[in-house]
Amino acid sequence: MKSRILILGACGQIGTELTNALREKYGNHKVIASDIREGEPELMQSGPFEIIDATNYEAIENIVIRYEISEVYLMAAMLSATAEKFPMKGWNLNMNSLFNVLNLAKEKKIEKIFWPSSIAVFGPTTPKQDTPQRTVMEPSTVYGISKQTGERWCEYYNKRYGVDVRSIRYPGIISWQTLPGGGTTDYAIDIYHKALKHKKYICFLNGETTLPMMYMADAIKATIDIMSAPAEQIKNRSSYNLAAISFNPEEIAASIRKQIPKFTISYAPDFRQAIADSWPQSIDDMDARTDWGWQHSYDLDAITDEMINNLKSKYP
Ligand code: AKB
Repeated sequence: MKSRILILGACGQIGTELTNALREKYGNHKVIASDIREGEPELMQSGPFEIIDATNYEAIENIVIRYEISEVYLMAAMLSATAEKFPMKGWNLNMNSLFNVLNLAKEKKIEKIFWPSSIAVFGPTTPKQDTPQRTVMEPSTVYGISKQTGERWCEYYNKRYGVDVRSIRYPGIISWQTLPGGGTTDYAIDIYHKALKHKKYICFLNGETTLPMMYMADAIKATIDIMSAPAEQIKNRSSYNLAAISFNPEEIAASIRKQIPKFTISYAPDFRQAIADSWPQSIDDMDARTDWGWQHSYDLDAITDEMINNLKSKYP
């Protein structure tokens, strides 16, 4: 690759691992990591790092010009649970950052954009099982409304201005390297930390709350695959459904008990229960599989193996 990549929100849960994967693929100096605050020293030292507020157009434009950026991955966002507490902040961050990169592409200052959408674009009136690519979408959260609106704008900028923007609807992403912040699916990470540390977990969702989930390695692969695919294969310019597995808290607890037999789970659902109840339980991602060859690798027990093996040294 001749020119360089900019990652906005590089210090977050997905941004951190995406930065590492892209640096491994293209070379450290080709990938400029940025965030509104400093992150892990390793990420800041393994290649160029800049402090950027993704809502500041001029700040992004300066870096784009200075480093000759051609691709931007916009990973900065306020997730579902936090955005319910700070609706206007969530809306402003999620929308203004997207317009900034879409407008940079419209003005031909960058060539390609990755922007993550989410299963949160769906709402209580959406079919819950095997949710189709195109279906009823009446999101009931600030985050979901911002992602659905963002999808419409991505398609509009592609059709109207020829902007090469690519997007996937992430399910809950499970990882051990960087903690998530402010999501409804975060329990599926916290549970592993608490299982290793205390052998018990109090879950903020009830035991039967089934949600679509995915291991980080699969999510990173999907992100890099969709960005590497020839433009004509990306037939959907709003956002692709993307699926791996679905499980509920009882099932993840049972998977953990195969390795930590004494582990117990109890339930104290809070405001996040209503958010989870408004989302699909499983996703039909046939379009992503057909158009650009998406395939996942990790099932629930494989994720549990990875999580426990990588986290156990933290909790001796
Ligand atoms: C959240 O829980 O808000 C996110 C998501 C599903 O987009 N992980």
